[in-house]
Amino acid sequence: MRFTIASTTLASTAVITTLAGSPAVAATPSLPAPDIAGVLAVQKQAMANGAPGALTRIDSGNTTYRISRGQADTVAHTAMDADRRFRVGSVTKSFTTVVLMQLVAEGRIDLDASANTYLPEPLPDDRITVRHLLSHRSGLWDYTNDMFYDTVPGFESVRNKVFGYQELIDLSTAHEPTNEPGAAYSYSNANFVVLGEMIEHLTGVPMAAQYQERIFGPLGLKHTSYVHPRTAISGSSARGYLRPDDTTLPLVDSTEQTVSWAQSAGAVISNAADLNRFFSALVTGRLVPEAQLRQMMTMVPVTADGTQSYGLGLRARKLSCGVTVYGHTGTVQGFYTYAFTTADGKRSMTSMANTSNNGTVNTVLGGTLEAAFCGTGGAKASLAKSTEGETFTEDIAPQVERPTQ
Ligand code: REX
Repeated sequence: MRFTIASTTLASTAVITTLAGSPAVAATPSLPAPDIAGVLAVQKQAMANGAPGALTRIDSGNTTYRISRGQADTVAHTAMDADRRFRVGSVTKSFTTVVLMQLVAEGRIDLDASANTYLPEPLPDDRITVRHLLSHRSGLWDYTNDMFYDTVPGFESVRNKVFGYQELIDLSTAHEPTNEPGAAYSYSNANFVVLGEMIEHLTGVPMAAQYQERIFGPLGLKHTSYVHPRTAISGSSARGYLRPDDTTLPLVDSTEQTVSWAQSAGAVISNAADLNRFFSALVTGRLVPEAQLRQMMTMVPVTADGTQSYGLGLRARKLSCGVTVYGHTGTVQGFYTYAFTTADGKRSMTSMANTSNNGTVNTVLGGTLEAAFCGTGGAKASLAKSTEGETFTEDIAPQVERPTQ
């Protein structure tokens, strides 16, 4: 039985559900209540900047907030809702890391061994360790920088392609490395493609089965799947709309694609409820043992102000109210995702906007973190910042500025 307060207008929906019989106590007493109006304001701003729609789900103790706005499908004019499935992009990296860390816990992989120990074809530098791959410190060039230099032609050229891991690794190693192994953080999809190859080579079990048996099944993530190289998203889902570099052109429906260019670095499909459950389960030790979790959550700052950091397949963000949240972001053509949880896993939030190649929308959407975890003050501060033109899009293939025609 659920107690539901629903407020729906044509433009937006906010539904708050509390488990009946349980007092609606704040899960993490030190956190302010989520600012639902703030989330709606952020979503509105994302739409004003070009997103067809947006969704946010917050799970806080026994209360669930489902907040959405705009359209899931701009042709059928279907309204967005917070249960829809979408492509999570690099949030996949956290799933891949869980599989890898379970193998570490089983004594089958040593984090500090040369990655070449476990690979069918060696990387050019024996000094690259498994840990370097997981923390984006290998120096392996991110081949998506070339692949998606021209956003729409790049996308169309790979949309139906099926790559082998080695083909993608070869695209990376054709370039000089960005740094000596271990010397610097340099985000690269190549790292997590190598890890996919490593897991499959070592175990003889495909990634789809690894994710299913080690994560989706045990956690009951019924809306999460890895269907690579199939192109369809089944069930209730949002369509994704890619913005061309020439922003005077219409958005391109990019929903169907193999995502083979990313596979173990970015091809998982999920929804907000499942991502919230996944990250909450992860930080509370339900997926990997304590020792491996500690490794994943040992963060090194990746921005000068120290508010953003990377562990092993996991990001952390320090928010304006001092709270640090753990999770990952994702960008795949047509979808921007933020999925984060508190250190105790008691409050989790996932947001998605169904567009991409639009740094402003991505930065604005990040404001839902402030609203969800820092309450009213946070959302206001972040909206003001992101609309002053201060956009920081972490780790994405460069968004090319082109003269408007
Ligand atoms: C590829 C380009 C983006 C997308 C990418 N995605 O590397 C990975 C990911 C899987 O999710 N990374 C993000 C395209 C950064 C993360 O870790 O949060 N951009 C787009 C272009 C630019 O084509 N020319 O915006 O859809």
